[in-house]
Amino acid sequence: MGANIKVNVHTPSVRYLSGYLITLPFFPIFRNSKNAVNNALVIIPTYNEKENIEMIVQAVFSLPKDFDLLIVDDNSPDGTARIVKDLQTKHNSTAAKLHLLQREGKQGLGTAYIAGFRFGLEHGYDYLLEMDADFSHDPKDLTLLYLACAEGAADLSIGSRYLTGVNVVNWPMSRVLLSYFASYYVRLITGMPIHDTTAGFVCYRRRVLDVLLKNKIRFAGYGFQIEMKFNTWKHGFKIKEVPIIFTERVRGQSKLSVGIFKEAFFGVIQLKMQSWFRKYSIESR
Ligand SMILES: Nc1nc2c(ncn2[C@@H]2O[C@H](COP(=O)(O)OP(=O)(O)OP(=O)(O)O)[C@@H](O)[C@H]2O)c(=O)[nH]1
Ligand SMILES: [Mg+2]
Repeated sequence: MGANIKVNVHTPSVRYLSGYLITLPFFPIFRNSKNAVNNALVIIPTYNEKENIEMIVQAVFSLPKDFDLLIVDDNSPDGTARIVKDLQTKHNSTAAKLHLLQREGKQGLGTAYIAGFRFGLEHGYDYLLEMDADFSHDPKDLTLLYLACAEGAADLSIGSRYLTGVNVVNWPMSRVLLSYFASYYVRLITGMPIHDTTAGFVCYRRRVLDVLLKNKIRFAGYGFQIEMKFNTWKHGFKIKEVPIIFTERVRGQSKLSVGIFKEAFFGVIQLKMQSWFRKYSIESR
């Protein structure tokens, strides 16, 4: 996979470097080494999101909390990556905070996130957040997810559609029922005490990913989201769900496929059975 990845990172400006130099003597550890400007990185995987990408980048950078942003693009034919590069060169203020990781072709959401997590760990971020590009997740909720980890005691916070009823806007009833019962099914099979098991709007503390990425993550779509939460829970990390409202995409095309559902349906049974033979130790942290 590594061979397919081209990393396009902007180095911190002199202003940020001088900020570090001034604060350095007062910190016991020089935490955000390499290129991290802020302590939290939002990872957005993209495939053909030209209608959304500029707006979502601006929305994240307009938040009161400063986040760095990594776009993981799978060589979108619609030129999504081109737009990101333009944003990097056009706006000096965003250049150091906006990263782009380009992969050769469509390789799925799971591996896009794993590549993003590896980038985030390598660059010293303490909090790594996942978000879709299509505004289904409200960027304002990033702060809630971040605070649940940074100021609450959570190791993983989850933006949950099903914590307080069903908080989904503009989905047909068939999709609401499918998603709700899929989450219920996963909870039943796995025993995970999580309402929204397939959620893709989450924040991890780096120590969780340090542990989880030591082993192979096998699933790609919804299965990936379930597997990550399952492993986090089995390792004994603290999980907190935060209620969010999920809105159906308005612009661009959905990439959902029947294969993604199938993988998740059979995958949870596999996950549960494999967990009987696997050791999840606190010492591994
Ligand atoms: N890098 C990368 N990104 C992807 C891939 N598939 C989907 N994405 C992105 O992942 C995010 C979620 O994809 P969506 O198509 O919105 O899937 P979804 O949210 O499950 O489906 P909808 O609710 O119908 O929109 C979006 O930002 C997509 O652009 C992929 O193979 N590679
Ligand atoms: Mg979507």
